[in-house]
Amino acid sequence: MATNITNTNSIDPRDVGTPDDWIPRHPEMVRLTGKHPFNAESPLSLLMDQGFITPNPLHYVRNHGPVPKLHWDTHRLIVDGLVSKPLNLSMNDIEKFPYKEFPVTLVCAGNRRKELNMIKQSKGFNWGSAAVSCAIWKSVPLNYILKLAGINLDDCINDPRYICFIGADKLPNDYYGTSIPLEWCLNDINDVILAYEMNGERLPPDHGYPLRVIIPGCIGGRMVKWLSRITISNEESDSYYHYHDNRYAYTGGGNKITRVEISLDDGKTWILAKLNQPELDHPVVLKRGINPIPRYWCWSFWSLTISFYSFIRCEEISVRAWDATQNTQPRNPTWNVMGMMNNSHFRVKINTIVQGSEFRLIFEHPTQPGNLSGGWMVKSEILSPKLLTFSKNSTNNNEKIPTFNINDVAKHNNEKDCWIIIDQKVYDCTKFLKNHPGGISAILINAGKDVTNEFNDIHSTKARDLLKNFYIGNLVVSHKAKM
Ligand code: HEM
Ligand SMILES: Nc1nc2c(c(=O)[nH]1)N[C@H]1C(S)=C(S)[C@@H](COP(=O)(O)O)O[C@H]1N2
Ligand SMILES: [Mo]
Repeated sequence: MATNITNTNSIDPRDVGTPDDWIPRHPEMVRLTGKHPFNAESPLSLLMDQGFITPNPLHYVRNHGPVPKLHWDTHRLIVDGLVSKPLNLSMNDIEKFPYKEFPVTLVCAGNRRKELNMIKQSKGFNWGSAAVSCAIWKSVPLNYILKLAGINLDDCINDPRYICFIGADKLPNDYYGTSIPLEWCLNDINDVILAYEMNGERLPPDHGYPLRVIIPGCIGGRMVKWLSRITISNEESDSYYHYHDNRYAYTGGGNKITRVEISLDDGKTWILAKLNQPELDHPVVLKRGINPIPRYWCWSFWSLTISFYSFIRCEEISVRAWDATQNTQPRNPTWNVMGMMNNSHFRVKINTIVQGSEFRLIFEHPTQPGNLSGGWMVKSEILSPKLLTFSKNSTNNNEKIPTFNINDVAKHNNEKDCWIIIDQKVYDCTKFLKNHPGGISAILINAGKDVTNEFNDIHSTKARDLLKNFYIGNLVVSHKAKM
């Protein structure tokens, strides 16, 4: 049974003073990039308790920057580029069109990145294993809009065509955008849609209000939120985020999960689990009728009864799934710079504790999301604050390193003059604000403050190297300083 999800009408104290201080958020969502921007996943057990459909406040969120404040009555969708009839549509126009409504599981390509980061720090922050959620989306089919704009399949035959989606969120490197081949959207069985309702409600601001793209079976990064423009082009999207953030394939692809297997002996033998696929008989799906070529857009659940005693000699449970094309998950993770697409066998360690004549079993996941401790992959050294191993050496020249107390630093707290403290060192990052990949506000809300924990939780070694350029002196503890 789904637990009651309450407490989502108020503004979380962590959002006060950020550009998102108007958005109600669930207090239990685990924040992965400090206070802002909002990148968050539900605690795994809370997510699983909800079952097939994830309530909106617990759906994972991936925001590259502040959420744009858009309004139903004034928002427009522009369709232009290589089209014979450019469009400029209001939300009321869009809502009057024929609609599709069905559940889709979204997953961020960075899901389970923390496991990769435990092998070696990648360029991304620590997603646990809950950057995956499932909601029912009500929407206009994208191919309906494309036909209105005068596009048909023949247009793509001689010439490759791409459809570029642009969001209304202005980020340090321009607007968020990405593209996919046009043919994919024209084919009705691929179910590419522009959604305006999520689980029977208008989209929440974090999920793209008032309009977003849903491309079932594809990584979340393609599903542009706050959609404001669609441009048809013979080139792929030129958005920074298309090239640098989310260029990866994904083999969700609508294939049915056919088997889930569990191993208790490090992959030597596998036991077949019972599959539960709520998508197959969900009322909303049944209402749609039978698709000539069935596509499966949602997660499947599994269960298996194992006697308590079989765990005692077992060190680890691993799980793998197979799909209808006989694809299965790789045994080991493949580390990559961006920390994307970790889909390796999920392995849970079992610790047996003997107390007199009784046994207790403790199950341990590989990691816990963000900077939460725990998980067998998480080595204690990684959780301890990473001290920056450089110093502006005063032995080479007799230059004295300037020192500041916390009150000195606190005065440099604005866009024109912005200092921060990391590991007892003071940095002037005013000049860097505009170029910061995490956005101006991420730094600005911390201007004049000690950001050691937030900085260390979020950043790669590349960011740490960059930081050196902004070093201006050391922090001293002054007795006069007000804490
Ligand atoms: C001069 C100081 C800073 C430098 C040089 C810096 C550099 C960077 C770099 C290079 C990235 C890209 C990812 C990576 O390589 O790790 C990044 C991302 C990010 N930074 Fe910073 N950063 C600074 C300060 C801060 C501060 C003070 C905060 C807030 C506590 C912050 C929040 C973020 C966030 C949230 C992202 C992730 C963006 C995303 O992927 O959505 N940064 N930063
Ligand atoms: N405009 C815009 N669209 C976006 C993003 C964004 O930051 N801006 N993030 C993308 C990424 S990487 C993912 S995984 C999904 C997440 O959707 P959700 O926040 O509704 O779960 O949105 C995608 N669409
Ligand atoms: Mo993503």
